[in-house]
Amino acid sequence: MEFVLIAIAILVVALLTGISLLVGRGRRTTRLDDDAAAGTTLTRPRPVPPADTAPAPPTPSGATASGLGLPPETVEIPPAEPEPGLVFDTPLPSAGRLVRLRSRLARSQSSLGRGLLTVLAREKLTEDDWEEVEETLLAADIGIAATTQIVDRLRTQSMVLATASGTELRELLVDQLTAVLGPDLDRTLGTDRREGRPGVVLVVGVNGAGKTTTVGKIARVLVGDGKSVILGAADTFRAAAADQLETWGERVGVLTVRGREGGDPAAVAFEAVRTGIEAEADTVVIDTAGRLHTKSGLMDELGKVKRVVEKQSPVTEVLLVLDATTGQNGVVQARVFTEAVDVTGVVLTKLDGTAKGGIVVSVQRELGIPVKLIGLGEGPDDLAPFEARAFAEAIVG
Ligand SMILES: Nc1nc2c(ncn2[C@@H]2O[C@H](COP(=O)(O)OP(=O)(O)OP(=O)(O)O)[C@@H](O)[C@H]2O)c(=O)[nH]1
Ligand SMILES: [Mg+2]
Repeated sequence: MEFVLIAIAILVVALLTGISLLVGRGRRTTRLDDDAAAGTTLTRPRPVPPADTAPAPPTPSGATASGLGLPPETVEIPPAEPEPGLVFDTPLPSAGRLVRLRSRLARSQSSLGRGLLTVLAREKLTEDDWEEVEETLLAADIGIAATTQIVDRLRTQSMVLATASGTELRELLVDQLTAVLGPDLDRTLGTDRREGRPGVVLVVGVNGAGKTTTVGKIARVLVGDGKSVILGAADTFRAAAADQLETWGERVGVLTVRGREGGDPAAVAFEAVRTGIEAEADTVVIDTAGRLHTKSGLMDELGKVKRVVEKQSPVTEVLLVLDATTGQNGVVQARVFTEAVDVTGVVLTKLDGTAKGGIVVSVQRELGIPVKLIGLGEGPDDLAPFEARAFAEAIVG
């Protein structure tokens, strides 16, 4: 009997020990999972250790990458702190830039403004004169619909025009141009934090349109306006592209998240946004590789970049960068890019190098997407928010 009691006691003790061991292991596993999900040890920007002791660059956590069906990618996060002694640029504020840069539209001025004013100033306007007005507007790439609207309205005002002084004539013309430039369109850039997450700006376009330059200039505008910014170099096509972006960022003390050459651009974009969320940045701006709108594989890749970013944070602005010197082809490009990533705003670059400032009108009219920014030179602060009236004033001269 005693033997049976001892055996039962041993059995009970063994059972209790087994249960406590199982419960303990369960708890540890949960904690580890929690840490992994938070990703606290992997993504925080930190200074790079000396080269001989440098560990492998951090990669997105396994849970995150596999959850998205992404291949494991190498994403480099450079030091959070600037090198000692480095002095950052102080970018010019964005307000009033278009007025400051208006002389850059000189080529547009000479063909459009002066041409039109010379004709309109004639004493009695003949059919030939009106045709000349029409041709001048079309030559500036304003497009047929807007040209017709301007000419029709000016013709109904021709009695007024006949008696108008040079200044009044100029005002009438500025009014008509402003009207076709969509003065009421919402051109606010979606760069602000939303629902506790950074604003995410995705920048897309064909090769050489000016994307990287524009991302750099936007970073400067945001820094100038007191915002904290993270850049994502999702152009992994060439290492030089990430270097180019990093140089822009370094000048204003902005961190650039980059991947290895040939890596998955979506993984870099994802990591940039994750870094932005952790750093509680105001805005993450993502540069992408130039791609021909006719290559469907590359357009699909762009769609994937956007979708992957949206797994963790909404994309608040998709900017299509168009080179103003490419003329009407820009409208075709815009249509295809919009189908892939739902473009919310256009940046028209190189307006300093073309007489075809009227492309602003065609792009907006034919696509219903507002031009939000214009590039007026290669200088770091040669980017201006688009304002219809100031632009009309500038191109009339
Ligand atoms: N004049 C002028 N040049 C500009 C403007 N914007 C960009 N550029 C120039 O256009 C060239 C191409 O600019 P990038 O920013 O490298 O163009 P990208 O679209 O990033 O090119 P890829 O990455 O190769 O597709 C550079 O020489 C820029 O300096 C502008 O508004 N005016
Ligand atoms: Mg580029």
